[in-house]
Amino acid sequence: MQTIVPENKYSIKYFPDKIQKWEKEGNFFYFHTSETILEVRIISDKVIRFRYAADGIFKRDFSYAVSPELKESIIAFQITELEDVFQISTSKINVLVGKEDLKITITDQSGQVVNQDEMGFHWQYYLLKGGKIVYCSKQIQEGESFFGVGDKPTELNLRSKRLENFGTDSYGFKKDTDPLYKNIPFYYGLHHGIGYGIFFDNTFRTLFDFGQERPEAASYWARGGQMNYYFIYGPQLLEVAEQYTRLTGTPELPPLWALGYQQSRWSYFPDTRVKEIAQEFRSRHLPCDAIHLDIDYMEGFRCFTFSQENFPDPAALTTELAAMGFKTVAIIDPGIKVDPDYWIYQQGIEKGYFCKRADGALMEGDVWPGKCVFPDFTNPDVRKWWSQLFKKMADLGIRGIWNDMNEPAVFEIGTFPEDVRHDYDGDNCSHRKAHNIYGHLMSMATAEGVKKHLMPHRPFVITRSCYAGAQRWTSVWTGDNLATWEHLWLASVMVQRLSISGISFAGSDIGGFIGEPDGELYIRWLQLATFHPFMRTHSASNETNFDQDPWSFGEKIEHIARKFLGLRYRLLPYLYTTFWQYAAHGTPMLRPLCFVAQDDPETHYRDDAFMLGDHLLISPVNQAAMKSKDVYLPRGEWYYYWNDRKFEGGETVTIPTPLNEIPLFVKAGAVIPKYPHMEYVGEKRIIEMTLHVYYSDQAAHSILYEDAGDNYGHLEGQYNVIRFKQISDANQVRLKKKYIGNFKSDYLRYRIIFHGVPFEATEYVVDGKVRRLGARNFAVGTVKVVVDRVFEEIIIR
Ligand code: MIG
Repeated sequence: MQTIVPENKYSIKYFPDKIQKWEKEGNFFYFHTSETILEVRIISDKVIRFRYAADGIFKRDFSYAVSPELKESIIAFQITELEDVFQISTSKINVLVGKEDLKITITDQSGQVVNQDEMGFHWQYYLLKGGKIVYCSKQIQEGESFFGVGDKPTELNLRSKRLENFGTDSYGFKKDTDPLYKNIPFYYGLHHGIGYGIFFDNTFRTLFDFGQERPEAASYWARGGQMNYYFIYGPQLLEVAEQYTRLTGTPELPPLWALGYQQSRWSYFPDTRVKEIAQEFRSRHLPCDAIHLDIDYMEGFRCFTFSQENFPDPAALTTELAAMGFKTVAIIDPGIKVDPDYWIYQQGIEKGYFCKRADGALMEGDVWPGKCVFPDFTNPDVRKWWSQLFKKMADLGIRGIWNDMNEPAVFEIGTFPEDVRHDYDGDNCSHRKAHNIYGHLMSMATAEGVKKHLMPHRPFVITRSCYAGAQRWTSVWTGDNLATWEHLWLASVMVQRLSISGISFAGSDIGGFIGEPDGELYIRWLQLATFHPFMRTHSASNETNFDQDPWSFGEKIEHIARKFLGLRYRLLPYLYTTFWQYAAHGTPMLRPLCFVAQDDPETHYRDDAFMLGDHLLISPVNQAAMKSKDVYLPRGEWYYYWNDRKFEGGETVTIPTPLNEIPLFVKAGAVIPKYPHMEYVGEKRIIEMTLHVYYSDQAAHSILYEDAGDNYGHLEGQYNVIRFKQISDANQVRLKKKYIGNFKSDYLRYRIIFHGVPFEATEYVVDGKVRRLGARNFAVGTVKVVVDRVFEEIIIR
């Protein structure tokens, strides 16, 4: 073992020495040095795992992140011994393992370096804590950009930054506050047009440095555990995102209502106030699907109870809300009040389900209820117990659960002390190892219970803290932000970043949680959030009496809010289709520009615009009194949503930004499906679906996914995947439609609106039958027709 000269006794770094032998077992290769073993696992021709046993003993191979469904695909690979390296090749990449130093180089088929160890794997003994600090460092390639790592409130491109994962209750966080709530140890690199990802699956406190410490090195390390990382080759970043999401698990489709608008406040109470809010939405015709109950619904903040005084009859409340088309979502925190008369406390004590300190005392700490104890969600029995508690909530008509404070947060001391013990699914450990998966497993247990007890309805769960892979069961929000313009920009970047970090079902507190937005800030934020998968207004306006409802800022703002909430609901088929792409293939719903145009270096440092799904590009207004905004459009043709003006991409365009518009572009060739106006999901039977077809002379594909929007019929074939293809030229627009699936949708016909038609159309042909167009369609521009839903081809000419 080679030793670097120590600076002090804690900083001795150890490196593997030369390879003495190697062996292969199925998809696994083992390279032995005098003490260290490297395990290389070939998962697919693009995904390889590297795991190191520093002193020759592998720890349990276990992960709370990796999808239980992960399987090696059967692939061809081979190993060749070269002069200095062993080379393992798949059909897409080569992994070179250095004979002298165990360093890894990954090249693509053309021999171009994709990723290369700098110092590679090395470690340090953690004398004060036990175990090792495990490191890996990679060479930064020329012009390399970095992305990912979850919810960090900083620029999208992470080059020159250092970031840390240690879930923290970050009330009023600022730009560059780190760490925040979520722990997603996954990043992307992009250089020479090649994208790849590295997922460091380690639940201890992890750090990532993208050239801040040493400009030439991108490194990551953990204060314990093992060096265990997955390398994912693209070369497209979007493909890396898809593979990462499949590796850590794709989500199930949410109930459609959860993609509607949701309203919250800390807190609406008593129950009469909740009903008033609901009525207010309906009487003002502001679309909304859900109301959230924050902590004040409980009896003394005891989880799974309802305040006798303020919420005497929760079942009646949820029933009344349901009659108005509202779903009720309730918050549940991990802190269980120490109260010998409280059944949850009693059960947990009796069964030994609460976390204990190293010396055997219960882990006690203050949160909202006063002195609390905390379930050990890393124990599978505790998760089972916890999940069945949601039967009561489901029986009371609660349709979604909101998990908060699960970093875990403890007043005065921040979080649990390090000595707290955890089960970790049968491999006991201290809080150092379990901290970053505490909220993750709480939300997992919650989701299991909500799903089971809401059957046949689909569950909705949202959490503040989690680890990689939580997208399998939960949505997230970005936590306690501020009512400032900078935070509007942060919300936009953070939701993009979460989306490329596997968690697309994300949103921010619209208008800001802390502080009082003015109407302008509020409406700009609502406009942005119209294009975020999770859309909820929430604010901490308990003490100030400051209302943050869409009508709280006067008529003008309310009017614009109505327009955008309406747009949100009309776009639901598009959003739901985008969610389906995410669920089926792992494709992020929000895509930063460089994830759709990585060959264009102009996009690498831009984070003020993003795409939602395949065809919409949004650039939020993030300053007060902004009269116009410069928007960089990736190459290709774009339509301005509000007036159909056409733009050529590959350059910056200047867009006027009146208060009632957000810069929104549609990719030429797109078919955007829309519902008719509605105030909540299920309000009325939809008998007509509108398709907006944006002319392009380049062939273009679009998808529409549909199912019942709830329940599980879609798993038995009750869904449709409808594929549209537009093939048009200067004289005609041709739209073809094909579908698979067995869902009988309600609507009978399509209203098809063709935008940007470059000729004077006089007739249309539906499946071979020629018809005259109405005279009002004869102008260049927009053509509208109504056709039966079974059409296969329509031509406008
Ligand atoms: O210490 O439940 O982020 O959304 O309203 C504050 C009260 C606790 C923090 C959450 C916020 C929620 C608030 N919670």
